[in-house]
Amino acid sequence: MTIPVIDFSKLDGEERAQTLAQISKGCEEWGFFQLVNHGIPVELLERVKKVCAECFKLEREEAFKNSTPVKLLNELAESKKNGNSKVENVDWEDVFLLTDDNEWPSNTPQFRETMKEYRSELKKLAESVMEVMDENLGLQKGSIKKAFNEGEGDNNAFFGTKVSHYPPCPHPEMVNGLRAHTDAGGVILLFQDDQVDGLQILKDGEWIDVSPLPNAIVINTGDQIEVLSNGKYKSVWHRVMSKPDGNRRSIASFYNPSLKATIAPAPELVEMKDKKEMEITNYPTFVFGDYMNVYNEQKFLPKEPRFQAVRAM
Ligand SMILES: O=C(O)CCC(=O)C(=O)O
Ligand SMILES: [Fe+2]
Repeated sequence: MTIPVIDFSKLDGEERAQTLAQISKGCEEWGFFQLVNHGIPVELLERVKKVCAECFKLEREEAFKNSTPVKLLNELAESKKNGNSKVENVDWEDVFLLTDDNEWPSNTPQFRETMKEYRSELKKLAESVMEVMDENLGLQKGSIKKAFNEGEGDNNAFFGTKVSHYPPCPHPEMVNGLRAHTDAGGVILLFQDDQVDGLQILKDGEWIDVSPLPNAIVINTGDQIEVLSNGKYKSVWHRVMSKPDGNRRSIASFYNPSLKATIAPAPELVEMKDKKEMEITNYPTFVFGDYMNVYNEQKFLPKEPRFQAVRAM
C-alpha cells in the first residue's frame, strides 16, 4: 500500500475531473498524498536542500550533539537495565521554525533569501490546494482560506515553516524521530528528504511508509480541516522513525487559522449531512487559539479529547 501520487498540473487540462477526484480520494481515504508537477521550480527545491543541509552543518549539528535527546539516549543505552525500554517524552529531532516575524538562522549564506522565496511559493501552493478542497467539498471558492483568516483585529492566517533534521541514531529502537500525532492546524505541505525515509502514517490500523519521491510535496490535513469538513477529511496519525544511517531532512509548512479565528463545521456540510442522516455534528465550535492551548499539552494524544475540551470552553 502506498499513498496516492497526484500530478497537480493535470488540474489545468483535459484531466481536471479525474485529478479533482484523485485529490478527493486522497483527502477522504488517506489524509495524505504526494503532489508532483506542483509548480514549485525544481531549481528552487535544489537550492532549499542545499541551504538547509548547510545550515544544519554550520549552525545546528554541534548543539544537537549536546541536546536532551542525545543525553537521555546515552543514559538509557549505558544503563544496565534498559531491557526493551524507550526514551520517553522526547524526539530524536533537530527543529527550528520560520515565520514572517521570528529570528532566522543568520550565518548560512543564501539561507534567508532562499527560504523566503520557498515560503512564498509554498503559501501559494497551499492556497491552491485549499481551493481544490473547497471545490471537492462543494464549498464556495475561498471558503477555507476565509475561515482561517476570520477573527477581529490581527486576523491573518498563520503560515509557518518547520525545518527538521533527524540525524543518524545509534539506537533507533530506543527513541522515536517524532512521536505519533495528528497535526493541529489546517493544510500541511511537506518537502521530505530524497533518500532517507522514516515518515509513516496509520492507515486501517497499519503503519505505512511515506516513501521519498524526489521533489514531490506531501500534503496532509490537520485537525482544523477535519472540523471544517465536518469529518469528511480526517486528520491522520503519523510518526517519524529514527534511523541508524543518514540525516533525514524534512521541511513542513503549515497553513493554519489565525489564533483568533472561530472554527466550526462548514454549515453547508452540516445541513447536507443532517438531511441525509438526521444526525447532529460531532464537532464543536471554538476559537483556534484555545485549541492550540489544549494541543500544546496533548499533542501526542488522541484528538477526540481535544475536541471535547474546547467544546466545554
Ligand atoms: O518530518 C516529517 O516528515 C513529519 C513532521 C511532522 O509530522 C510534523 O512536524 O508535524
Ligand atoms: Fe505532523
